Amino acid sequence: MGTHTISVSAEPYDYELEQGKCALLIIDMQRDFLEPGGFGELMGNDVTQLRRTIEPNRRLLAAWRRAGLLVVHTREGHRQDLADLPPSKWRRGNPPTRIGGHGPMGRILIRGEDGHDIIPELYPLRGEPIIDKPGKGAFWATDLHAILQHRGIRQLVVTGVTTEVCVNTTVREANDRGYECLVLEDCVGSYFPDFHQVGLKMITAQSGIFGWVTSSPTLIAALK
Ligand code: TIU
Repeated sequence: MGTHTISVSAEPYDYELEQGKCALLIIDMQRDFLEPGGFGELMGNDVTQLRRTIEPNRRLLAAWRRAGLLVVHTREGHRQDLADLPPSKWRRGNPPTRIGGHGPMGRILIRGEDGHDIIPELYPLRGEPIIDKPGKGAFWATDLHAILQHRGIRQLVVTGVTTEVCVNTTVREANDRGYECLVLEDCVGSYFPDFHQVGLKMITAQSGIFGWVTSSPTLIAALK
């Protein structure tokens, strides 16, 4: 590992990844968002748009672990008593089934329920930190910043769902906290293909206002 630097072809220009200062941050690859019958589908969304990210993430995660680099996983969800759920979030959209309500995989977006957990294809290994977050951004009301600081991390490779919601919010939060973000276009996904495309453009526009974008095969090749 050490401080070896590898150059990764990316938009808007090549990214210099420093091994030992970088972590893979996998956002909210949870059954409630990705599996048929989960909260995402109950809200009327097409989960196949997200499921195309599973195999690229699986390959990347294997290569990242092989390189001995840090992996951090996040999950969006709330306390069983809903004390950390803003009433505004509970009301939003006036859906027939709400956060905390009973779904086919347990109570929706509640910590400890089956639907809240990470999909089996990308399940965390022992020792890989899992961040339980109540919001869209992974830094808000979590210990993610402290966990990264303690390990000297300043670069984040970001994957997960959804591109324009939790991924974009987290990248913006990271940017303001002094982290550089490299987002993998084939490992992030949205229920809305047009929002996915624009969500990525928002990151690389203005000479990389929020960060860089590349693909997982490009990064995996560079890691070798
Ligand atoms: N993880 C995440 O993006 N949560 C969402 O609610 N996303 C939607 O796109 N709804």
